[in-house]
Amino acid sequence: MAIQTVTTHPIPGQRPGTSGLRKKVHTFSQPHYLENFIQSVFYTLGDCAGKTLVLGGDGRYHNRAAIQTILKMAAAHGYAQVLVGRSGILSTPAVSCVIRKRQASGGIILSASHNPGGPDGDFGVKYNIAAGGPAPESVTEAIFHHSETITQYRISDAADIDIDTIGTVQLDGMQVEVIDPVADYAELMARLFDFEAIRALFAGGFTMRFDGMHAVSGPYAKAIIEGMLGAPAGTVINAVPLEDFGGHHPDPNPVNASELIALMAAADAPDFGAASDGDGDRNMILGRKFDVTPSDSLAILAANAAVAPGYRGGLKGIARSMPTSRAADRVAAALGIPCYETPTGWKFFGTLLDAGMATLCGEESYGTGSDHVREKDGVWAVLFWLNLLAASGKPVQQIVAEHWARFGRHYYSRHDYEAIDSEGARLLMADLRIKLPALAGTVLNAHTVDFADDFAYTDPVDGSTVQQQGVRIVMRDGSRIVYRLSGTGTEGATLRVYLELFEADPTQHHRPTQQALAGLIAAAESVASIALHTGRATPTVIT
Ligand code: G16
Repeated sequence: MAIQTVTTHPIPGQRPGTSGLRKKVHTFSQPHYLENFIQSVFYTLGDCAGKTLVLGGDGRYHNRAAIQTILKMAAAHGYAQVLVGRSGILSTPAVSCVIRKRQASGGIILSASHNPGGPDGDFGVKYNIAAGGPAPESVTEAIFHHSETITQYRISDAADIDIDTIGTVQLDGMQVEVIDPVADYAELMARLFDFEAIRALFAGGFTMRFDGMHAVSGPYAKAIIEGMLGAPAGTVINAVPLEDFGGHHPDPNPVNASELIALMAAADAPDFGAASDGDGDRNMILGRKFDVTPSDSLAILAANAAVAPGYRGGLKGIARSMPTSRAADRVAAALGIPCYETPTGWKFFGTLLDAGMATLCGEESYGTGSDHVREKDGVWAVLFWLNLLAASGKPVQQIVAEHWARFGRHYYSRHDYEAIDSEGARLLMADLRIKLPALAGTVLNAHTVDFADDFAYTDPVDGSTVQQQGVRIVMRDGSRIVYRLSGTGTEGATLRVYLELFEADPTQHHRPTQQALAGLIAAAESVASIALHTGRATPTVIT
């Protein structure tokens, strides 16, 4: 066995997006592509000698091959130890958990999250830092810059190793420990939530379906919900991770999780429904014939955090991404704690969590989490809801209705225009930015504009700044329209239009969402000429 130095050349386009580098499998599997990126990561990290790395992914196509390559490159860079999830499986929150618990220097997550998998699907690589969270932009930019000038990479020529058996093996002087992907994570969950109350809930006949969507959260949900909490076998469906997610789109929203939505609408629907995404960091919460918006879910968990033993000490603050509805702001105000507004991307919560300024975080894109790890966490959110359902004895819909009655309702929807022409998308945003200064004071479909800007953010902890994080039009009545281009797509561009309307009057809390938002939807089109720029008369996905 020997360390090889391989000559390579820069491959354009290795700039990480909202959450790591995501590309088609075809792109990732071309010669040197993965190696160049991983070499750029290790080069940016500097001296790796003697350190521990955590490695795992969501089990999608190319996961196993990529793990073997990364192990050999880690050995060539002097890592003392790599902790690998058995069969290459580790959910994104589990990687964060293991990095923190085992005091590793960082971790590599192989996932393209909710993007489809398989040979024609997507693949992705993300580096997480020692605190457990995604690398900040200063690190991802440095990785990208190295990838633009790379001339060689280092890799061991050792044979592939067995990653399917728990235990320790040596790879060119480096120790590889294959770990149970669930154990450390499950132990953390048992400390945060009232497992006894949830066990009693299931023992009393409470019914649930958790849709693993043939992605990574299945094994976690099976072990915890069916195993530790005693839910009947069959509670977790689509529980086995498949390389192509069974041909489905592992995106837990009412459009892509249609099987679960249908189950929850049936006459014999279970009491509670939930789903997670490809890499296990997103969550969707459902009652009978009822879905909870992620923004409402964050607000409701914050308002009821004291039900969970891990949060009985109170919340230090709440953080939400800018496009996420302002429902959580009202809860923070009632609790007398700060609410931070960050750009889209979980990485922006890291400094607030590390500094002890925020306890709960959430995003409209079906992400919720807390300071227990540094990633959003799908199974965690579901267990939090189970804890709340057990403590309150009320159905999901009643909990939500009572929350709205107390705080008011933020009607909320996101309209996505996927795989549109990149130039059209760029022009739409550029035209919008030109219009911003003249919008204040104008009336858009009975909503008077308070201000309109392009969201810029200064991190209150480290002072770092980012610009152009989404155009927002904020009305005097509290309504908002936000436009952003996605940073996670792999085909053309995706325009996201976020719509929010605040309704204080409880007699108006039960209207169909799209109907309640119709005025804002029309205003969003009239300001941005979406149809003209995208060539699309309607969104691809409405959530
Ligand atoms: C990632 C990020 C999230 C972000 C989401 C959507 O989630 O971690 O913070 O909200 O992408 O980003 P965009 O609107 O740019 O597509 P995930 O679950 O894909 O890792």
